Amino acid sequence: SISTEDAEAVEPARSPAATPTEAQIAAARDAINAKLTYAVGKNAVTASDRDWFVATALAVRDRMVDPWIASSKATYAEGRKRVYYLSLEFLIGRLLFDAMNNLGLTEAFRAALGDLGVDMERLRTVEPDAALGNGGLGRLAACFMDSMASLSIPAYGYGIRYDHGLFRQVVKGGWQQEYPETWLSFGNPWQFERPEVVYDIQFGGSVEAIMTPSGVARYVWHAAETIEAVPYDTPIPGWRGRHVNTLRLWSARAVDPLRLDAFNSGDHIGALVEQVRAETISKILYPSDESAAGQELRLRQEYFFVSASLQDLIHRHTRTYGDIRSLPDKVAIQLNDTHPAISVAELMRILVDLREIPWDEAWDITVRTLGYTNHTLLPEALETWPVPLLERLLPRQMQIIYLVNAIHLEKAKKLPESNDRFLSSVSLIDENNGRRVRMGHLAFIGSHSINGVSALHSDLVKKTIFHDLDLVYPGRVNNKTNGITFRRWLHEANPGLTRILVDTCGPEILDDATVLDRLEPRVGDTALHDAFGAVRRNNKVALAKLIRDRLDIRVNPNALFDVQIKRIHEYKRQLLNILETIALYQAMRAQPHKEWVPRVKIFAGKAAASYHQAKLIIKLANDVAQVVNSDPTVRDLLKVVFLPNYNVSLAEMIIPAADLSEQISTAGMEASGTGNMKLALNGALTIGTLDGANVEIHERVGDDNIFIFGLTTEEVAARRAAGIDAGDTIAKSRMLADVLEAIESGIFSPGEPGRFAALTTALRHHDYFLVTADFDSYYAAQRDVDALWLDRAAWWKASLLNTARVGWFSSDRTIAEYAKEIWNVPVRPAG
Ligand code: B1H
Repeated sequence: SISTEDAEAVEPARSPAATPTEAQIAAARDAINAKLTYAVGKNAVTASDRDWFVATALAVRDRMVDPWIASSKATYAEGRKRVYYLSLEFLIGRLLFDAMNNLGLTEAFRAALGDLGVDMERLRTVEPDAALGNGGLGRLAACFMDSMASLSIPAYGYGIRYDHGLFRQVVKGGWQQEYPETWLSFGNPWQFERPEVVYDIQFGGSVEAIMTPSGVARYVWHAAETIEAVPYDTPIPGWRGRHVNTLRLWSARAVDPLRLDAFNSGDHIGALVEQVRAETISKILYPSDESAAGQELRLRQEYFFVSASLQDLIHRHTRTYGDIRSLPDKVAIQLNDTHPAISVAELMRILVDLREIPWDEAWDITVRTLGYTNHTLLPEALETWPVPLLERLLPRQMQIIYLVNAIHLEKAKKLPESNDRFLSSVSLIDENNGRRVRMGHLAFIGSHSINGVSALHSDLVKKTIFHDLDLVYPGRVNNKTNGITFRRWLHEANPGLTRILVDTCGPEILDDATVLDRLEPRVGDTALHDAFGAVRRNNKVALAKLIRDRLDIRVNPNALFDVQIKRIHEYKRQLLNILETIALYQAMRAQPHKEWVPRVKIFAGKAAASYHQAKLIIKLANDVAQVVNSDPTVRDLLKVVFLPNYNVSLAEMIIPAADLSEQISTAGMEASGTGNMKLALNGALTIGTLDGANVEIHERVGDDNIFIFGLTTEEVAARRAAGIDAGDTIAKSRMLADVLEAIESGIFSPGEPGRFAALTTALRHHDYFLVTADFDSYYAAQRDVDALWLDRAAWWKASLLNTARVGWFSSDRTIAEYAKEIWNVPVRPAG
């Protein structure tokens, strides 16, 4: 029964690292004190939690600087190849505990702060959550930064230092509202501004062709506009702190902050216009997950960070090696989706126009240096830019794209498959929608490696969007299944579980995720079940407290915590989960005295501001919550919770407390998913479709330890081909029909039965995401979940086996594969 009262009683678990010595604690204390006094300018009496946080962060940062400089020196001295990860998103979240854990400082600093009368856990929540990304793609980049440093790969992450990251979500009356996120408003103790490193970034203007005596034309770009890119560096320490890399984020700045002529003539606002125009570029992250933004500002952002990054890395390369021709031997550039795809044209421009390298040689250098990762097949996410826009903003790059295309089409014409359809499909220019440049095609043609992010996805990449290009350039498409950093998603987020794993598998577990399989022989051990259960319960109590504090909803920590946490998208099918929730609610009301498994349905996620269906799904989840949570018939049996403002820190609270992980996208649509890995690692059982990396999780955890349901990718295609009107499907399922009628009757929207018509009409008549087709099989799988839950020993065995068998999903494994098969760089594991 309910016992939320012990919610207060939970102690945060200690980090599993070794106990610090008195000398280490004293050194930490002195360092924090010195920072508080001389960097923050406060004393212990007047210091706020934020002041203590800044002092602590600066003291931790100091510990990274020597190994950071040493890493860079060693890379130079040994002439090692560098990796550059170009990404418009780095969803890094909070860094304090990440840094302390990797440097082995957590317990020394906890004790030092304790001596100073400060609870370190309180400082955790003071740090802003750096949300410089939308979702999985941005978080993957952050996990990769951690793994590259941990494997001692000399690497830079390049991106944009947005003043405002992803919007803050507020739910009011059940509707999502967006507010600006201001992560920098109290400063950022992690960054080093590098005002001495500045690059000019140019836009617009015209191109002049100059005939040289040798008869080869040279092209000179006379740009109309120049802005400056200034870098801010964040050191990224790897596990055990031996290697430290750099995340270099660019900020845009006007060349002349003020137009003095305008100012002097009295136009004080007009004098600032150029500054505003320039600085707009790094003002805000586009919040359009999985759909191309399509605006000019977005293209300016893309070119801005590509141009700055290429100038910077070529400068570093030529300063070290002199000759630009050795670039592919010393540099690997990975393009995180098509967002930096203009790199292909820009690198060619630098090589051909500025370095005067012959075209064919320049092309060889470009292709050998670049690699491209595709993250989605969704048509709305595949970037294309109108030719006239590119001609206006980047005229020389557009010329280069035309030339690349001409040579490429000549090659394509020689293939036996070649015909008009084939050529128009492989062309860089899409002629069917008013002449647009296909950025995925550009990235493909300009890279030696094109990878998808799960086995299924990479297979579909080859069979669908890049089928024809793969025929022209065979052997380039490969798979690199995503991974997650266990440092953040296990060791930091779930110290209690980590402690158990250290005790059962040995301390090597902290260095080598594959050692998790040592749990395997112990899966029947009931003492271990109890230990697992106790940790999970503590985590659930902590989450229950958070839910009570934020939403004033009381949930039972003994209930099954069923979580779906991710961006809100029709293809991710939060709607399917809500429909099942309603069906379960109706069944419970019909038979309140049956032996039901108590459940808490937990949802969290943001919708793009202009994505109306997604926002309506959030409203429905909240309206269903309202009705269910206030119905005394199902009290103790069912609660529905929508936690606002999902971000990295909230994920760190929810994931260790989850019993069931919802991974229920329409098969063929989720490229990989990475939340699925985080939840399984923490012992949640997955209910999911055969989509993305679920397929590989299924293969590893085994049939008995996962709940697979629904249509397969092939069946989805067949179903859609047969038509997506759901009339017949609904007619065959009494339960589904009842659920839809309940929504349409206004039970969840009293006085406004039509509120969800846009959702129910789509379900009935054009159910592209096949929610209705998968409903019955999903409902049945959920009842299998209930049955297993009632057999406690069987449940904990399955839970343990999930943790034991997902070591392969460590991003260390993923990065080791990129290193060997794409970048050709050696790795050195941290342990
Ligand atoms: C993923 C995106 C994405 N795929 C466009 N594509 C964006 C596309 O702002 N935009 O324009 C932003 C993001 N994000 C995700 O990548 C996939 O959906 C996940 O399945 C995958 O796990 C993740 C990392 O590979």
